[in-house]
Amino acid sequence: MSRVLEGPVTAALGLGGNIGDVAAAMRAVLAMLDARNDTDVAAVSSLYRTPPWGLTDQPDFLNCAALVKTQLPADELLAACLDVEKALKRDRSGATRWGPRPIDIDVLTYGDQTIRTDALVVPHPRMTDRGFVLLPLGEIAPHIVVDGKTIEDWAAAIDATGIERIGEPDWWRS
Ligand code: PH2
Ligand code: MG
Ligand code: MG
Repeated sequence: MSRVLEGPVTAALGLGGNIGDVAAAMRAVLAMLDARNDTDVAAVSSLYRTPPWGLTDQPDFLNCAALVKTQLPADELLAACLDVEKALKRDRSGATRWGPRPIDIDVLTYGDQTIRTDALVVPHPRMTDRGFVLLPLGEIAPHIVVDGKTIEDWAAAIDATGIERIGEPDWWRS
């Protein structure tokens, strides 16, 4: 049986990178997703400069979050994001885990669904530990509930040391 969606689902994406012109890459990512007839970008957060998490000996990251309304099932949304990364010439083959990258797109949430496949775990398993996810996402989706708490509440409890809001993207008006 083919999968039929009930209607568009709102998914949250986390975008980040620390090589090259990351803001331009973010803009290109969101424009490419928005250009699809099955997906629209509904909201984009401010941009944040964030200290590297996980592997600390690398340049600061630029991070933001976005909400998309999509007709795609979650696995196809992920595939669409990976296609966009590839279109921007990101080569994942030599990448170290948590290491430097020009642009990374993570599917953080997909409606209120919990998904666990080999390819995709949603909500993103480390999102509630990461200020660089919670601060931007809290701006555009404070009331999404993950692991029994709202993003707003997770964000209020997170160590946001060194995270700096550097303003709205001047290239996105939704
Ligand atoms: N992404 C990582 C690893 N570490 N640190 C920050 N500040 N921002 C990121 O987007 C990030 C990270 C792997 O995806
Ligand atoms: Mg990531
Ligand atoms: Mg990713």
